[in-house]
Amino acid sequence: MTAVTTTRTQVGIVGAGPAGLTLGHLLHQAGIETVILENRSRAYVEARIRAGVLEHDVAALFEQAGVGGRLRREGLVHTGVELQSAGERHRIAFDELTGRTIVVYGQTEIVKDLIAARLEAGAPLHFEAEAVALHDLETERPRIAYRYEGGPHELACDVVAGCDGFHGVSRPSIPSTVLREFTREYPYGWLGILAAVAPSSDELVYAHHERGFALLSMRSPELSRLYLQCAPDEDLAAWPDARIWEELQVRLAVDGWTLHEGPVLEKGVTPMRSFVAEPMQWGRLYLAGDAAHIVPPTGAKGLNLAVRDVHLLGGALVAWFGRGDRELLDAYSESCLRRVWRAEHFSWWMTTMLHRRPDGDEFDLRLQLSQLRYLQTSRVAATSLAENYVGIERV
Ligand code: RFL
Ligand code: PHB
Repeated sequence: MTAVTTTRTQVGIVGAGPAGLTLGHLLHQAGIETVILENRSRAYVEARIRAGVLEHDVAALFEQAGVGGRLRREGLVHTGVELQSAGERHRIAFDELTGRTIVVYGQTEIVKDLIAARLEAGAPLHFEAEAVALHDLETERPRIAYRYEGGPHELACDVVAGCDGFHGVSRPSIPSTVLREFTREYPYGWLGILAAVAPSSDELVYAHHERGFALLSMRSPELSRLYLQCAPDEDLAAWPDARIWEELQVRLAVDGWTLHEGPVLEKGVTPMRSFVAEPMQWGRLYLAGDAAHIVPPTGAKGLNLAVRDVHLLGGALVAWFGRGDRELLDAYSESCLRRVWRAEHFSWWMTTMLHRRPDGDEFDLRLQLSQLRYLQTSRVAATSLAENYVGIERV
């Protein structure tokens, strides 16, 4: 039998997505020891294309944490978005309505920045290290069993941070008698492409169309990111690049505007779901990010929620390790869930307003168009969308 190698740390972090890496960074800065375990390779994690919109305060948080250099130089500050329906666009002016803006900067870039900062600091981050089980979570010395470099290992910690996404081992470690899960599946997904062409609009365009939703987004002045509503299990093979552009041209069309096409660098299908796990803490395990909640991407909230969870958790752990003050830590789940449910509602609402249900009828369509028109004509309605989109502070 192979002997198990045991290491000791203060906070064992499972997962090197935005949640795990940001938490590791914040705790390292506060002088708290952490070990991050990530089951994928560095190349895989750095290439995984996902979200692209940062709320005002989330971008500020990265700046304050000293990892905002490239974000400041390369991030695209947007002061509004366009909502399109019936072939016309209407602008929601975030700055004017809320005094805030958003930053378009790819999740891949944040992940690269955080990994670089971690490695430069010499703090432990193990790739291709798969957490297989969490033990003794109800005791003062929880343990993470993991596989690394061909052998069994164990990390003995004071606290475990479950930042291992929707499919990780952390959430299932909470007994089913304690854990409550709330889910909503949608009868559609998004087909997304990254294209080597300058974005055809300066701002994001969310388009309602009878054939289904479409979104124009971007990653840089040379890279466009575009999405089409599709079936949750859509077969990508049925979508050669020419067909994708053809459909985007139809759904995003407005008079006097041209959608520029370019080489497709990457494409994929993402199913959509809403999901919340309660509570987000059990014993000495604290869940953060996608491990605890999923939103459909229409509100651009997934990444922002993950970062806000760990910001709270980081502060709570600093108070506990530093002064023995448990108050913030004990309130962690409740504090997060207030923000999570607000984002769940906003994401569900945006999704429902902009997507066509395969079984939808003319009644649904009329309701959607009425709501979209209300957003164009009422400053109050537009402000509500804007404040949710840029990120609500007090929930
Ligand atoms: P992540 O990014 O999923 O990171 C979790 C990490 O944990 C690792 N892991 C393990 N490591 C060790 N041992 C184990 N047993 C492990 N099990 C898993 C994984 O390899 C991974 O590296 O979660 P995190 O950090 O909470 O961050 C959340 C965000 O990534 C997520 O909310 C958003 O990206 C959601 N999302 C999108 N959000 C948007 O706002 N806009 C988008 O366009 C958008 N596109 C997406 C998305 C999520 C997707 N997923 C999860 C399927 C597209 C996709 C495909
Ligand atoms: C993206 O740029 O990937 C993006 C932007 C806005 C969304 C979702 C995804 O709502």
